[in-house]
Amino acid sequence: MSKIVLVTGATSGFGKATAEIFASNKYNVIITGRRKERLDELKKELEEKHGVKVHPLCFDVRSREDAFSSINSLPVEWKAIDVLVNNAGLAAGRDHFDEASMEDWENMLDTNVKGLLYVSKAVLPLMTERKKGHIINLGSTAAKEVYEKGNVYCATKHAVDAISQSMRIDLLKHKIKVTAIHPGAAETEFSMVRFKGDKSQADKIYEGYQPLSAEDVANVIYYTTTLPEHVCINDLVLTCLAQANSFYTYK
Ligand code: NDP
Ligand code: 8X3
Repeated sequence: MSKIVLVTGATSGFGKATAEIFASNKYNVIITGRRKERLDELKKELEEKHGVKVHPLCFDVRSREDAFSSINSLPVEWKAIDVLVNNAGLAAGRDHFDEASMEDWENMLDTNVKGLLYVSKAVLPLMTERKKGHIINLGSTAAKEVYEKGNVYCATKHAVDAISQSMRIDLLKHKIKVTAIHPGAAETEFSMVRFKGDKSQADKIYEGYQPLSAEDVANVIYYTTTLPEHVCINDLVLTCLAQANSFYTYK
């Protein structure tokens, strides 16, 4: 029987590449995001290319009600989720603390922290009843350091780091693995979202060096699920060769 992975934020970037690599390894894939057309396109593409089954769930992770009703609506054959990749997230704005927008802060807290909690809590009973499962949370190098104008984005990713540590402790009794993956700069739609469609500001982030690609990160995410049953990668930071951490990029 094929294994099942649920990837949040599969309409773009890491999530899309992660759905692809799991599909290419014969997982059936539950893909989520708010952009329905992209979910439908990806379903068609992955099913045709890899001969697996894909189940789209279109919802906003910021809505507790929608997260629970979407996951509870899964047909029974989709409920045996082996791997949950909590990837949906964003940075909104890059401003000094005193100048940043409260709406941006709330959006990041609601998506990156509360959204991750809602999805995890909705999926967990499906794992605890089977006494197995693997939860992979997307943190960031911003979970490890705080940089200028990173304030609340960094805080949300520090929260993901802390939540991952506490999940790991509390879920030991259910034999559920918890892995936190912390990528550095990667070229996806992330900066276009952060800078609200300002392409020149977004492009500047990746100028003069080769950043990670979505596929680089997806390969590492997939790798963490290929280890023997008794082995768990708990916490993993990956950056491109030009970057040491959030502060040091050698161009
Ligand atoms: P993208 O912008 O390319 O993708 C983000 C994904 O998250 C999209 O599929 C989007 O789907 C989904 N998403 C965002 N908000 C919501 C929401 N409210 N409800 C449901 N889905 C949502 O960014 P990345 O792939 O780069 O980012 C993925 C994760 O990795 C994020 O958590 C990000 O913080 C983290 N990260 C990114 C790094 C980078 O440099 N790119 C580095 C380190 C970590 P849709 O819009 O369709 O809802
Ligand atoms: C995304 C990487 O450097 O913008 O988490 O914080 S960074």
